[in-house]
Amino acid sequence: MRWSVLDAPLDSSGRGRGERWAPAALRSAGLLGRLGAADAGAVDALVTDPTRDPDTGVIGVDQVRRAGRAIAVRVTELLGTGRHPLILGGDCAILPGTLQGLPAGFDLWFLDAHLDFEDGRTSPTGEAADMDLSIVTDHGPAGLLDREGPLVDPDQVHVLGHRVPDRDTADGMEAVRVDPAVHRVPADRLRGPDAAAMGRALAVGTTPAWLHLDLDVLDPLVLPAVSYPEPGGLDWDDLTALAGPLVRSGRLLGMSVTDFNADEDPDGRHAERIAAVLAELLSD
Ligand SMILES: [Mn+2]
Repeated sequence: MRWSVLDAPLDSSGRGRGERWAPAALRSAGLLGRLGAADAGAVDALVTDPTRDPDTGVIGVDQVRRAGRAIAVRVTELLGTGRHPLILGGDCAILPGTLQGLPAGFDLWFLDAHLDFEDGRTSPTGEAADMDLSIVTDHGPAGLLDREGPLVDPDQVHVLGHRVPDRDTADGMEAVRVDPAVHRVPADRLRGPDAAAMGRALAVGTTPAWLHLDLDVLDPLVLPAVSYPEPGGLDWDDLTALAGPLVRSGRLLGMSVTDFNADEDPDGRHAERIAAVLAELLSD
């Protein structure tokens, strides 16, 4: 597969967190050369306003919206060249813009420790990165997208590797209800042989698909350099066993990789591992 790498250093906390340095760190680890990828440069995706907007409940909402538009334009353009976009976040707030750039009618394979199904009221942080899946299925705060309706049919969304359950009301927080049409496979069903079996099962079909990898799907023991680590995640072999068949399915439009916090990787060892695994997964 011929890849084009596009940097989208969107940190939706607006506080200059290490996700914004992830593309630079992965490039320094030689990702483009290892993939034989074209360099599509970067979009202006910086969020520097840490204020939570009272109407939408989203931090830096104007900058988040603008970044999303910029990402969408580039994704559409890259698909038009016949290459596969590899979008380097940034955090998961790049997802709405990314999907807005795709032709309608695709499956979404969403690997993440979290469900990202908050909205502007329920989110404890106000970061668009915990609302991205609700935004793209049209359950999120209004006005974040330039289109009406969902970007992806909830029944075409497969959430893989989460271990954070729906919050219940017992802890005083409002319940988060994931659209019941969304397919969910928690991390404890994606270990060892189960990972490869799930990858093969999902790969069947002909519908175009997008692969979104939040690196916190990995266990913090193997990748601690993320902002919201959750125990009980996948190891590197589980990830490649699951994602390998998806990449080789012939269905993949492209891929987004998010939530690597480069500030927590002072010697670059985690960037090196991520680049090596991506090269192994995505090279022919
Ligand atoms: Mn996550």
